[in-house]
Amino acid sequence: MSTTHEPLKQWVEEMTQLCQPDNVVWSDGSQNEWDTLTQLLCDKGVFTRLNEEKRPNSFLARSAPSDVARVEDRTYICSEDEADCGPTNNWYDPAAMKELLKPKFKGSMKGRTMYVIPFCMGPLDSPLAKIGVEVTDSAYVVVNMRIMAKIGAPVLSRLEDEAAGKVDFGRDGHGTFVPCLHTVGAPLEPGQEDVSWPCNEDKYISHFPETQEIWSYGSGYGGNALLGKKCLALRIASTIAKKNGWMAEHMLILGIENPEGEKRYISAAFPSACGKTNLAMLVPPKELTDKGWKVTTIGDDIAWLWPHADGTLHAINPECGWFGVAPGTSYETNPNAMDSMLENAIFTNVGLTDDGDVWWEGMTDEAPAHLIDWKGNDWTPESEGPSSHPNARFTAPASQCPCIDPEWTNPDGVSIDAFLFGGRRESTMPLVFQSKSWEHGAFIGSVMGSEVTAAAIGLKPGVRRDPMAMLPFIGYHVGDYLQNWIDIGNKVEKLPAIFNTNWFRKDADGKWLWPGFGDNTRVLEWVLRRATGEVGGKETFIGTVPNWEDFNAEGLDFSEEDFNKVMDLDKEEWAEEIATQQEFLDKIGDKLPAEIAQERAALIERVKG
Ligand code: OXD
Ligand code: MN
Repeated sequence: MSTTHEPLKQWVEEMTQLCQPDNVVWSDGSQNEWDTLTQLLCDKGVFTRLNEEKRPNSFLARSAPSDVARVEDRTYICSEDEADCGPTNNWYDPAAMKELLKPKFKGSMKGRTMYVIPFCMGPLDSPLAKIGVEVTDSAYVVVNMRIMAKIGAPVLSRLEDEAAGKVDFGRDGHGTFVPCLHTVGAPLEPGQEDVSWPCNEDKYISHFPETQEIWSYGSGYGGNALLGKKCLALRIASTIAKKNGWMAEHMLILGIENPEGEKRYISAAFPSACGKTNLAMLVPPKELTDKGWKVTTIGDDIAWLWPHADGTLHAINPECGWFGVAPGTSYETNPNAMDSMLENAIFTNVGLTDDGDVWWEGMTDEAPAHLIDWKGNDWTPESEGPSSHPNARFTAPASQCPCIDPEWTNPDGVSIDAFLFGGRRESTMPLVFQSKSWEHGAFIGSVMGSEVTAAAIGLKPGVRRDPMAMLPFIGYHVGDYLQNWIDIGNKVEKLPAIFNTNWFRKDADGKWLWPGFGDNTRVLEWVLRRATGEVGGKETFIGTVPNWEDFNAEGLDFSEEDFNKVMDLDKEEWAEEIATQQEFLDKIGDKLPAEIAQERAALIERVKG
């Protein structure tokens, strides 16, 4: 297979010459290809086929213990001008980065196959869709990409047709693709035996925003290797979005239908490991389901949003699958995610049960008596350390999610009524409050933070400020990114209302003050009723909070006193919060939008008042 798309053909030839694979295979995305590659991975010992009866067509992989997460300290934004990269990214000169990487890529695929994967982020017919082509020497990447994105023949022919002028979906980037180069960086000498998870200790996840290219070296794991996700759909897309007046955000998208049958959509930004996938697929508690409340899912990680001709912000999910954190996921916490991975799924770094199924911490109350752990060793409940890596993942098709929204592949997206921000905060932050305006909401998002957990390595514990949960994913200067938020506010007639939430507040004894999970629907109910102007609220120095009378606690063991605790505003805590927010805002420097600085000054005045 090859292509009539000349620039693509030429690029693949160049990459072949550079990386010197033994052979080149164009991915067609077919079932046959999946069957062949998953079998190949089984034969090579990379995959273990799970019990066909319990988990049909599903596989377990174990990565190298040194290759288990995104590597933020090895992630680079290579903009021409260092000033465009900003203080929150690692910068490298683009020409110098290519000079540095070329010798590493040279011959990096020797002894391996180079797969060429045309992929499309977003529905193929969406004007916002982005086509990328990943070349990779990892068959694991190909099969994961097949779940996470539309790949192969239909994408290639769309690209060819666009370039030949046969079709035009008004796609920005019409006829072009984002080249994504990936190698695990482990060439094989003739006769050299392969390891089950080849990778390199040296890792570079490099982005070239001006030329819209991605070069990833040395890792085979997750966002480092499945380049459509964080690299393209967030870092590169955010730079395209900024230029063209739209937004690429680290947000889930969910649908919520009230008892009157009115359907609305909410998009929510939470840092990694704050239960975003759980919220995206939440099951309302019985009292609310009985009344007719329903929640559906469009996406669990990324939203692309644009000012639509109808005067609202529309959103699509550019992905086709879930790449979720396994530990903690269970039929209690997220039955829809559990059902999404019943078949045709890939598991990475979880435990293997004696009957050929998977298990991880939190899946059931009681651990199986014996497992093979994520490092391939025997494991019993008495063993030291968990059976699964804390950042172990499941890759599952979104189409298998029981609560998938009927509009999830609508190329025109869905209209968003509310944005939620939130993080994992044990104190200070109440369960929910609404911003006073779009600009105030942008300020709240700019200083949101979360207590650090396992999805990113090499971080100090404490509250990490994470603007709009985009800190590791903004492909350019954070100040310019915040300006894009302000600018969008001036372009959209009917803007989403903005809220901040915190499901994780604790009392002095370390007990959770809010049950979370399905009961978060109660918060969403208030959010929607506020967004549509159905209920009032109480003005406070941080924003508008619910009145107890408007908060639906029906059927929940949750008193007005409990409500007051989880909603408590402590001015001393807030004085401390504001001081630490400032440390982060100071880093942004001159590019901090004036509107954000003004909102901050106004908050300080209100806290004093
Ligand atoms: C993710 C992340 O994997 O945010 O989605 O780290
Ligand atoms: Mn994420």
